[in-house]
Amino acid sequence: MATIDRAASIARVAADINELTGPAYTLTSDAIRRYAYTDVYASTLDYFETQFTDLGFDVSFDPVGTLVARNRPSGEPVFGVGSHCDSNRNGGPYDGTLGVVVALEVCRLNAEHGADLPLQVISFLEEEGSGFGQMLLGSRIMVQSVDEADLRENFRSLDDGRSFWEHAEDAGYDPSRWRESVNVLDNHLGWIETHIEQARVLQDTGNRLGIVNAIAGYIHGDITVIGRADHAGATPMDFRHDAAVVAAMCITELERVAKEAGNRTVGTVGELSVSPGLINVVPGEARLSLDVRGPDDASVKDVVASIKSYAHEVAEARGLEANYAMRQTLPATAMDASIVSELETAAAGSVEPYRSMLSGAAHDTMCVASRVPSAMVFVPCRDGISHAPDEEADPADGALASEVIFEAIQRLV
Ligand code: HGY
Ligand code: MN
Ligand code: MN
Repeated sequence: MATIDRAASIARVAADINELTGPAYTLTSDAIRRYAYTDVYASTLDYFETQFTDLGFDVSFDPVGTLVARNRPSGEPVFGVGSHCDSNRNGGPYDGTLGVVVALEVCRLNAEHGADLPLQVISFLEEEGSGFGQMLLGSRIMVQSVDEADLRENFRSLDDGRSFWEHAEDAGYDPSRWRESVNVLDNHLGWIETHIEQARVLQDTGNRLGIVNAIAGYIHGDITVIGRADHAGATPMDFRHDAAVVAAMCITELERVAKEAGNRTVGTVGELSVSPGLINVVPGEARLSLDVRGPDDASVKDVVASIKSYAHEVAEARGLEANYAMRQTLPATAMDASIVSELETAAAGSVEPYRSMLSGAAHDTMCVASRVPSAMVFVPCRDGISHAPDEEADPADGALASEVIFEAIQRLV
């Protein structure tokens, strides 16, 4: 274990995070809000580009804007580290960004200790889906698990409805070369992503690091309920086709079936809208999003199938219609045993408390793992708060993660 100046590492990690919470890096001051093709996201990428260039890394961008920084000529084998630096629309300072900062700190330690490890850092575009409603979009593009029609037509900006393609071109990228992105993952010896846990297992068990052994899979979808807009005062209750009532029934049913499924399956309706959305109009239409996740793919699929048929049945019984459309899905993903083992050895060597664990949250590593042996390191976040502006983590845990990853990579290359 190299003798690492932990105080210096902590100070650098803290300085990076503090800088990136500044007004130049977020659209609003009430939360960290930055996502693909916004100027504040571009400023965030500029910040990292400068840091990596100062370390002698070559910085480039894939055809849609994922940042890539490497200290080896292209074609040579590298070990990958990174995460994402876009944020949830109600984001905090650590989700994603801490992972890129930890990757940067690994590169600093590599330089400071003259280890000359072959490294490539990736900061994935649009992990949160805050720009186009499509989570893990940059890494799904990289592993080619989207269609060109998605990028040209189907994936549209939540702000202005224009296509992903148009926005990528307006930002100066060349989406027509999107398939070339797959080469970013060529010749990888492995990949490690650091992330805040976004739950409270590490905090409640007094551990400073989590070595992730698997990532829960997920299904994202939408249910649209079509009823009839009527006068809220003149329409008797028995004459109504109230879309909001069916939506409400679906929300409570999702909770019931997710609990019943067990296997750590979870279900959330995070987006809910009714139209026309007026106090004196019976809702003619309702839309609810479905986010169903868990480590057991069969349970996740069963919950979605069950809520889909429930929505259809209760709508039909009331003379309404309910349609389900899937947005996207990724299977539960196991981490690479040998990288997990090296991380556990390095964590043990740090003499700091750590544990192995499941990730309930989704991460770009789910995509990378389809091409490269991968693993993740978690650090605690206060009370598990995340996707919220009061998200908090300790830069010292981030620095510890970079130390452990730096040690593990030395044994993996
Ligand atoms: O929602 C997720 O799992 C990730 O934080 N985008
Ligand atoms: Mn994240
Ligand atoms: Mn997130």
